[in-house]
Amino acid sequence: MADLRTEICGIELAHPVLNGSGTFDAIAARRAFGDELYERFPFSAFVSKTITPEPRAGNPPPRLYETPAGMINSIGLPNRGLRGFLDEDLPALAQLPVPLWVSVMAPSVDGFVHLVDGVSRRDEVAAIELNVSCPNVESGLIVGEQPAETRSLLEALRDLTEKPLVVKLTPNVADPAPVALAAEEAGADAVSLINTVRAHALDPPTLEPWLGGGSGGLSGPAVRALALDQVRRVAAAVAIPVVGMGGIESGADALALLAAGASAVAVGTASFRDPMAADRIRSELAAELDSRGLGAPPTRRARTRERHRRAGAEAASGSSTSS
Ligand code: RRO
Repeated sequence: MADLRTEICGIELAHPVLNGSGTFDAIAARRAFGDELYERFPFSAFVSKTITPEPRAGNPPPRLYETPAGMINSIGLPNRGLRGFLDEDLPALAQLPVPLWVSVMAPSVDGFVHLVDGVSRRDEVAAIELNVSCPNVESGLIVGEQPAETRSLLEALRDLTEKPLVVKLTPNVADPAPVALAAEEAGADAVSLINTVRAHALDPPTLEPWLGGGSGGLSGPAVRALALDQVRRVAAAVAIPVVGMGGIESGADALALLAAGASAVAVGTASFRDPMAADRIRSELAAELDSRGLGAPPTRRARTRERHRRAGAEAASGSSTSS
């Protein structure tokens, strides 16, 4: 059987399948499934729902809209705020049998500083994911759409913590690679992508916006090919690990993102239909690797070595097409 163990930012993982932030409520799932959930926890690390400095109620309903091969959400970041998270959610999440990543988002650099400072003091937290898809009210820009904004944010946060900082990239740009590169140069330990793709839905009878929050973000199989392209571009541009996600529904989908350069993958929308989808996807991934005679998921370093070996062999035999 293929060995799925891996490591990302120094965090050992039993396998490379995580959850996408905000797509699995581990506290509610524990209430529903009891200890059985811990015995067969579907993810190798758990990424929390994004928290903000202050509590938020989230957007008015409806918050979800089903599309062909996808889903639009406009949840609007309901959360207890930093204080409520640390006092009420963190003790429960710390009992999970896997490392905990906490996702944070703020409308200003100062807000991010407050969050990273508060979260990084807690030993229960293995890594911090910076959700940079939010409007920056200071400059009027979306932080993660601008390499310079992303760089400034990382520069302000880097020295606050020794915990790994993972930057969650937005797909709503022509090319996410320059943003990923800016994050890497300013000290990010990893990047994760894609967040949801900006989308809209109308209520057919009235032609008014369906979602209570106005517009939303598209996820699911509808975005899989877009995610594959963006993960490939980012993995080619940076040396830090990439966590790839976007419409994964099977082991073959996970393998495709790993082959495109991701070091780990995350399951999101598929967990809405089946909370144990990631467990199935992990075992299908192992079977995919076995059927290809691969003992472990392809790694970027191994692929680069293989490319160099082939280029060397071609050059030696005079068969290189570039000569
Ligand atoms: O809460 C949300 O509406 C939300 C967030 Br924070 C996010 O990062 N991505 C998304 O699709 N929805």
